[in-house]
Amino acid sequence: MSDDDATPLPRFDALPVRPDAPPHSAWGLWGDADEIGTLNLLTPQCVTSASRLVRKGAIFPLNWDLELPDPPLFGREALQHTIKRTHHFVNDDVCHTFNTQSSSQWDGLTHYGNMTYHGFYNGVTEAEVTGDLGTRNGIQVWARRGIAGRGVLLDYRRWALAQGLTYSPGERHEITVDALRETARVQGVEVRTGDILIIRSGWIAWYLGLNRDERTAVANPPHDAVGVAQGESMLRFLWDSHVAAVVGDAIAFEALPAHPEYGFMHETLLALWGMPIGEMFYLESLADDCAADGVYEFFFTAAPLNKLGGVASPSNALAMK
Ligand code: UVW
Repeated sequence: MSDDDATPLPRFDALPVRPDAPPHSAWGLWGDADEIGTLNLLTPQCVTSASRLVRKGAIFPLNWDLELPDPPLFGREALQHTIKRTHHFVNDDVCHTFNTQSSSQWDGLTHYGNMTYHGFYNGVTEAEVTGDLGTRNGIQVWARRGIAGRGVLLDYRRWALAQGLTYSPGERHEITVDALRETARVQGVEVRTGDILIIRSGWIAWYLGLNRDERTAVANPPHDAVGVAQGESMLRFLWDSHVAAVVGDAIAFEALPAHPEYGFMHETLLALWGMPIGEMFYLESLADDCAADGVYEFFFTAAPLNKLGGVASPSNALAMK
């Protein structure tokens, strides 16, 4: 991985930025009123240089079907949609239930606070998350900015299988820092400041091979799954890579259940750093193309829903090569 020594960004060991803020937090790094966290790293220079990665005009939409997984996990609502005929040959959509986290999703900054330090990103309190005008850290702030930059795919699943390392994505399996570094080395790609770091675990490919009864069983707890390993070395790696966002095809990005000692990293990534977490992104076509042409970097864009006070959003993401 490249480390840009010229960057003024603090290293993991230099966190917190504000002495009165929780340990390992970035609160205050982009100002006390900031609501976009590590998306601040998507500078105009990042976006323009990433746009030059579009070389062959291939577009890979990263939204999975809104109806999958079916049934949804974590007790979330399935999308209930009807077509409302308003006039002869004129229709509208009506969504009766729509949980933004039932399929491919961005976890926004009010999805998880930090339970130990009792705060959402930048010290926002539960009372400030109203969903009304003035609400803090809602998804609309990301929506009005947009997400665009260099995407990098680390195809851990393909790397692991090539090593003879077999695992079921439906069981707890930790993706370690060393394995990610080795995947990047084998792929010939480096992770840079401001990247959208995308990790393919094989969860969606595995899920698509399940029958109806098996999918129903997956929807019921416990939700064991592949994901990145919890713990300080992963946190150090993610922060010191200075990525703008992390994305995976697994159900929680991190391994489930959370590590009994290190806990759930959502509480650090979202609440202490303001780092967007993408989950259940559909990576299969992109991964096949990357394996075929050996190019694991691309222009990445996403347009979260412009929903005042939204907690999360469908991914609405594209990778372009
Ligand atoms: C969990 O909270 C376990 O996952 P998600 O980020 O989808 O809510």
